[in-house]
Amino acid sequence: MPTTQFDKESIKQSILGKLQRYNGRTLADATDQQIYNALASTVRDQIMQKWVAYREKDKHSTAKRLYYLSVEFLTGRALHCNVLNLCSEDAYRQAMEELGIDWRRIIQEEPEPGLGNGGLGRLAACFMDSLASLSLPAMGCTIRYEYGLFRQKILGGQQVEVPDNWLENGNVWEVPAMEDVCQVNYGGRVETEEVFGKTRYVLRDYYSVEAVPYDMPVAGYDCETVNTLRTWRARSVKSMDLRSFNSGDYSRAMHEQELAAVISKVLYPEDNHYEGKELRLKQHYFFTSATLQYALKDFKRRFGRDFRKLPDKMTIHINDTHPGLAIPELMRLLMDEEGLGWDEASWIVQRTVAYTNHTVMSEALEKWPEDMMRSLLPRIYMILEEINRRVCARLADHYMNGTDPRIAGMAITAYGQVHMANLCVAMSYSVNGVSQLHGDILKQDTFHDYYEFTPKKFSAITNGITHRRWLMGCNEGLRDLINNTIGDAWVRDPERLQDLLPYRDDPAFREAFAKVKRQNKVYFSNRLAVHQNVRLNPDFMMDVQAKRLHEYKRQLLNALHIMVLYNRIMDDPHFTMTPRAFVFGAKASPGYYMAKQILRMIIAISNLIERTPRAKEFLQVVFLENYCVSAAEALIPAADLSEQLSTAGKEASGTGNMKFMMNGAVTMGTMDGANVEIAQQVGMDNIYIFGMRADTVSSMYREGNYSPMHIYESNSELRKALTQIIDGTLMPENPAALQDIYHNLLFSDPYFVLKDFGSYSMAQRRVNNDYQDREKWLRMAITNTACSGIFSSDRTIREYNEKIWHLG
Ligand code: 26Q
Repeated sequence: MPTTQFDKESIKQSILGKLQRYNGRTLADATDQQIYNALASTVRDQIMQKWVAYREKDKHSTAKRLYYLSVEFLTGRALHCNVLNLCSEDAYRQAMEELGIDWRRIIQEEPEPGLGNGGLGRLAACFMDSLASLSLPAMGCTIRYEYGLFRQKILGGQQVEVPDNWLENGNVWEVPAMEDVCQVNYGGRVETEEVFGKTRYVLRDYYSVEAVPYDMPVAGYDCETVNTLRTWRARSVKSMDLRSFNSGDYSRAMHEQELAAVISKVLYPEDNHYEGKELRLKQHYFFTSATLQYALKDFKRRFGRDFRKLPDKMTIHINDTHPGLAIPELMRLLMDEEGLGWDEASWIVQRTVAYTNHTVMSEALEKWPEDMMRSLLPRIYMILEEINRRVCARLADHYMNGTDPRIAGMAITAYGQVHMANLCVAMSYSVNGVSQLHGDILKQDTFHDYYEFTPKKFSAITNGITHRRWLMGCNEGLRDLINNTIGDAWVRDPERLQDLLPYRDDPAFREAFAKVKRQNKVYFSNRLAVHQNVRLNPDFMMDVQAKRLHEYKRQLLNALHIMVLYNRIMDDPHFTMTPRAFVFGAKASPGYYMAKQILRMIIAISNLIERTPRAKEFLQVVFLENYCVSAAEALIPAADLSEQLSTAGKEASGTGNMKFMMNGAVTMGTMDGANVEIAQQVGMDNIYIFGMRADTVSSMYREGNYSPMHIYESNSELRKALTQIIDGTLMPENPAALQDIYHNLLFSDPYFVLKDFGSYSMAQRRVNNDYQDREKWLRMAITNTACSGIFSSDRTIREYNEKIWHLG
């Protein structure tokens, strides 16, 4: 096997050589994109060398493997993190420097794969990085969307969605694995056949789609492991129906091609919201079936046909219910393709599949119409019905009553719908929540009856983020400062960040920390100037809320508070406050009307302040266009305050909260999701907690007598801010444009924005004062970084492995 060196000189030669061979250019004539390609494919060569060696070893391994199935992997750009994980950053940087090229600029040429909406997809990407870095054998599996999440433009004060054609210029990181192409079948009808006295089920008159895998290497940090992220692309089985093509029926042949390819065409842009679209169901089955066919093929290659061994040799982890069809599909493959009986197949499945839940919002729970399931996947539907029959029989037995009302709530098919979460809970060996609070809510509420039935299945493992991307990669200044202060042991063992704690008493360290924050603000504000032609004042405190736009995340609470500040400034000529820049980053689902209204309101507030000289002295509101992984990497290191405002009980965990904390921002948050654990880590003196607790919220829902109007009447500041939504202050050219927000808050307010406003506003007063006390604030910021190590996804993955997977 040829081995190549990747020292500085070889890297330079490789880049120049590639430019010559592939582009016929010298460095001086090459475009940034060509230089990016030459650089990235040099890094790829280095990874490939490791990948080959790792795969050779892996081929003969009998270790247990993880298949992590997720409909989203929000990986972000790969180049920088790959170089980091190869421990080659210095070599590449110096090589680029000696070639006279700005490394930071070239890195930004890489198109970002936007193969996810938000938290769930980004978590899957952090997990892949940690799995490889801990040398655990795992394959991530998903769909190779031709179009990822839309790019967001702001035009006329509103969101406009632009298609994200991320593959336009090719993707250097992927390689097709044609040997694993397989077929996925839809439609048709099931026939039974008697073979040697056994009943066999055969699908007839179905149509097939071909699944083509593309593999991306995931290199672990400073180790031999290179795992795989496999993305499946759909194409027509007949790569082009030659007969109809030759007979002149060109358009029919093309049509077939398009029909199949549409399955992997585009990522659905809904986050935490379910819509029963048939194409979406097709997508879910497509990558789940393809993945399981491959997993079984690999199992047989390694262990033959002793399928009882399967639970010891692989775990199928399903990231929320979206890949839940793995359950009936594995049953189908084991019974119809491998000839096992129901009991054996179901014994295996119930020991192989593990499930993580990511939301308790009822509108996000996945349910499919039975009719749709029956006609699209008739054999899968049959299996679901049989699973349901057996589950209900067992429950009736347990409750000693076949009509116990709990059974309908726990059934897999009921009231004409297939209830995916019930399927996953009933048939997985593990059900876990993503923070301690979320785990409790699953047990006490969402899956209460299942919890009583099988309590041992349930666990809670708090989410994490990879500190390699979210500190070492995105915040060079802080990384170097930490290394120079406590050494670099925290890189392998992030909880060693605790060693920073004593330095919060060291004035020199505090000043160095402040200097890094200031540089990050300047860097971010330069980026804004280039991308959006907006001037952000780096002397202002940076107050950031960046996450998907959702009513439950309560961007409205933040917006109303800014209006209140605006009024204090305008109504009192002597008023003064700590100058603050409020930065929002948020995409709204294209069909989510309320979210789009809220986005308009934020931009309207920004414009109002821009045209009011006195307000501008203290306030700035910036809407950061197209919030995505790369934007987050520039934004988060610059933040002073992190806004985590969800109605308690609604945000399963949150992971942005962890990224801000790690980069030295202080949290303003409710006792929700992982905020609770952040508070535990830093202590109440180093976080701003406000608002109702989850138990109060749920009793308010139960009692159903909440009256936002009462709060409106009793709080004059709030009343004025609300009135300004519709009186032409915000929208002079169209005062009625935002009236639905006004009405919703006043007459319904399902997420208790008005209820929590007073408490929020008080907490913000404390922030305003504390920020003035530079020493106090810096101590808080440092404490946050120092206590963030536990939120590394390395810790999360170790816990998954100890409690659920038992890999290796
Ligand atoms: C399901 C079926 C049909 C259509 C859409 C969906 C769907 C798609 C995406 C349902 C949910 C999602 C995304 C959920 C999500 O991102 N949840 C977040 O997961 C994070 C990681 O665990 C948590 O930190 C967040 O609290 C949670 O909101």
